[in-house]
Amino acid sequence: MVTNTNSQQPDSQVRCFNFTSTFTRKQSMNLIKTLAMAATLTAATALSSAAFAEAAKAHDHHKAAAGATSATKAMPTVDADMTNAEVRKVDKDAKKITLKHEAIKSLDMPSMTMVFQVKDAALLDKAQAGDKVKVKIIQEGNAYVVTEMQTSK
Ligand SMILES: [Cu+2]
Repeated sequence: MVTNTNSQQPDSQVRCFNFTSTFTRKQSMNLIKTLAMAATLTAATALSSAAFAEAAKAHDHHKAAAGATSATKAMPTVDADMTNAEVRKVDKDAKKITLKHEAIKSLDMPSMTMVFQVKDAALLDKAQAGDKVKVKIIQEGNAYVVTEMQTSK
């Protein structure tokens, strides 16, 4: 009897210890999982805020571009192919015009000042340096050609 009790005592202690140990391990596993999850969330949050910052930047840029477009659209006659430009120099003999133009989406060209050929010298009849114009520009091989020009007021 005594032997039996004695033998049971350590056994239940062991079992109890095992249980505690298992429980503790489970708890620490949960803790690790929680920590890992928190780390993942933090990383995700950091990533998404970085992405958000990028998106915000892109959006700002887009907004600026859209603003320029809507300014164009506020003008009376609107042609999507027309680009706002300012005449810098007219060379009728060479059939060339220097324009400071806004970005030309269809040609994937940013705003700049450059020399264009004109399709017809008559386009230059009314153009003078300093004029604000709307131009239609097409690409012909390596050359950019002004095919239409309107004075914009
Ligand atoms: Cu250009």
